[in-house]
Amino acid sequence: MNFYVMTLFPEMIENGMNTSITGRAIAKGLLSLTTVNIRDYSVTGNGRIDDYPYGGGAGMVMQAEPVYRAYQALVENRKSSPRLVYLTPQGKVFDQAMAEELAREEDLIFLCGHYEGIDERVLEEIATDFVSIGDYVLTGGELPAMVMMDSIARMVPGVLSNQESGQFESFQGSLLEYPQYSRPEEWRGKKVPPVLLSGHHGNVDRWRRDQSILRTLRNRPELLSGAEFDKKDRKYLRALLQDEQEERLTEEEKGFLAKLLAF
Ligand code: 6GU
Repeated sequence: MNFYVMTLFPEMIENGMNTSITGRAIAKGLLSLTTVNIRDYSVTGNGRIDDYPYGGGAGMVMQAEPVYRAYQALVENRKSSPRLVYLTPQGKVFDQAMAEELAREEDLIFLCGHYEGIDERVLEEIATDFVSIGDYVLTGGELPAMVMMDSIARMVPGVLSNQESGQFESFQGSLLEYPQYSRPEEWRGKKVPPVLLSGHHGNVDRWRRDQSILRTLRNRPELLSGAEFDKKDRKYLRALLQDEQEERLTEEEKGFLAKLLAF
């Protein structure tokens, strides 16, 4: 997988991506990272790449031409143009399905904006995808680009070790992960749930499944409507609803459960 990033802050991207698991993957040659500093393609001679917005209003707009020239420098001498993702809060919201789809590409270009955005005309020319990472505002597209690259990179074969392998993580099967514990058995008076020390794999699996369901109900109830429940799951859901689990559910959580069990 080859990542290309067009940005005003290439060192931010390089420092982030050359760290930890993505850094190891780059060193191994499983990933490559090329950054292009849009400022190097300023057309005014003084390194400026922004100007006032037509129509007035606050802030500055990144000009079309420096962005276009940076893009041309990236794609010249190539047979086909890779997909180009423009990071913008106005984009489609990134999720695991989009990460999986993008991970099938050989090359991806990310375009990071700043200020009030980029002149629309160059976006019409070069962007194939408009992506946001969620409903909050950031100062630029660099962190979103790194979020996307991190989640895409971990699906590239060889990037994760067997230990780190992501086969059984959150969003597989649309339930959240169960809680994890390690040594010591008791930490500041808090004990590890006894079932995990029992050595009974069936009971451990059941407990973990129940905890996944409970967590999803508490933190992301809307995900439950996309989950599939078998007989034993439904038994746990009923026990929760009838307060047999001492989990003290809110009325709202119980309402969600009642609707789930009605199906
Ligand atoms: Cl992609 N960019 C910016 N500036 N803010 C964001 C975002 C992107 N996604 C969420 N907030």
